[in-house]
Amino acid sequence: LCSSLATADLENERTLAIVKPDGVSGMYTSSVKKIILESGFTIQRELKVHLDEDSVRRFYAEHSTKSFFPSLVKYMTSGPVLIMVLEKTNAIADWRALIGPTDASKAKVTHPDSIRAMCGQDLERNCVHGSDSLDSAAREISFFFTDAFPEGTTQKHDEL
Ligand code: IDP
Repeated sequence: LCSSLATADLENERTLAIVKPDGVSGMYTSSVKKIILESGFTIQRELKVHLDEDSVRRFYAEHSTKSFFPSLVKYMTSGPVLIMVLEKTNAIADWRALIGPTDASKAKVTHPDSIRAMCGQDLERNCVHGSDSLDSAAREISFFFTDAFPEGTTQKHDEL
């Protein structure tokens, strides 16, 4: 409870977005960025990088015991990704709503207007990532951007 900074009195929140390897190689980067900007987010940081296995293992550590983990590591290291810090009011929940459910094949049926429906394939290759909570947003932003906190509200007490 006390691990997250309250944001009620502060306007903006930040979240981590990733266009995954299938999204970048499928030429979806500009469509995704267009949706981001048209939805009122500002892109605070941007990094195009080809992740190595160690980084992916650490980033997705919570899934390390799952059967799909080796495949997830292979997928996320298969090509470059575009990592972005997005900012706006309610950024974390609003970005999750825009990307849609994890399984892109189901998203095409249940959330046809979502980003994952537009450019994802299935439960694994789902084109984009979004932080799922204030705590994970803080962890994930600091994982890639050590300088991203000064103006943001997505941070934890012990990092203040
Ligand atoms: P999320 O990205 O919607 O938050 P998570 O459950 O955190 O979903 O899973 C992280 C990523 O791992 C997913 O986006 C997807 O690429 C992959 N993934 C999740 N569950 C499965 C699965 O059951 N099989 C294969 N890949 C999966």
